[in-house]
Amino acid sequence: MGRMGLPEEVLNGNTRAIARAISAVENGTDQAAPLLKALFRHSGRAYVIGITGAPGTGKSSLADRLAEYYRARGVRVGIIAVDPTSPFTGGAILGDRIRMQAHTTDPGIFIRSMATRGRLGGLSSATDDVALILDAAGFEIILIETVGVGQDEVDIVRTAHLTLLVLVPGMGDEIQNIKAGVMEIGDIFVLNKADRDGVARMEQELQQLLSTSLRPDGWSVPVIKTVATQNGGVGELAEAIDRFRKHAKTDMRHHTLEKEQQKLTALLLRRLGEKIEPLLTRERMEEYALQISERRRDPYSIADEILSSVELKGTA
Ligand SMILES: Nc1nc2c(ncn2[C@@H]2O[C@H](COP(=O)(O)OP(=O)(O)O)[C@@H](O)[C@H]2O)c(=O)[nH]1
Ligand SMILES: [Mg+2]
Repeated sequence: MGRMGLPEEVLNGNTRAIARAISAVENGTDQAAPLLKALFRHSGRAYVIGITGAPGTGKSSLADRLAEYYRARGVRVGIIAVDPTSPFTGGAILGDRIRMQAHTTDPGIFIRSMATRGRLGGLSSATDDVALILDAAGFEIILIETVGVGQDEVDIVRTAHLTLLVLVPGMGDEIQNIKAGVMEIGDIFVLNKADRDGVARMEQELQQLLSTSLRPDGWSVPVIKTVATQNGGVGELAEAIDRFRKHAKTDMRHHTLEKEQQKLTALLLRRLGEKIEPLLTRERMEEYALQISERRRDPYSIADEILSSVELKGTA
């Protein structure tokens, strides 16, 4: 790697250095904090797009099509596939390896899978860090794909500039079940698999649902039909993304400040989690539980005791 340090290599867009930087962050090595601090002032240019939706709706396929769309226009694209549920089963990861191979010849695209290490609330913050690395490395569009529509996913895409909620025909019943919070995070609804039966009906149901909710930012959430497997509707989707980007720009300062607050909160919670977690060994937790259930001690005093034994100062 010569004389250049890791931050410089990342800034130069060196693919192997980027991969090493991400690993450092993922594994929480001592290298991570100084690296992120050095890269931070070179970040802030990327546009981060979250892609969320139930498994199998076509998020990976859409991410690939969007990446191709932007690459054809000379835009550098990073894809982060986050899997909060299965670090070891590897289904999604295997798929992403195959995807990576298809793009390895192009340094303008970078695909990376991330699995959680089970940290308390750490996943969204770790994802922010990886996005920061790609941002500093010069990727202009960053697509963050999640595996499902749970709270982890909501947290992850909350810090994105824009979020695509991917749905497919026949999910009508599920719409009622999807939590309002999940519905609200979609800035654009993507109705994928529009080659399937029931598209018109699903589109109607979505339009109806959307017509009843007014957003404070004045944006009216569009429903874009796509067929990811045939590259259908991808241009329309990119146009909608562009429209939202312009729309949000008028309110950019507020938008940005809000995201920075969310990211800082997530970072603090993660750092606290990292400090507290080692103290919560199974034996100690079992002992606490016993003491609480027998009313020998109260959980509030135990929490005080644990917190007072935490060294709160930063590490780097
Ligand atoms: N018929 C049809 N199949 C699709 C479409 N988009 C994706 N698929 C297929 O749906 C399956 C799941 O897609 P994938 O992108 O892995 O979904 P993810 O789990 O949301 O990432 C794959 O077999 C895709 O080939 C589409 O528009 N139409
Ligand atoms: Mg996927």
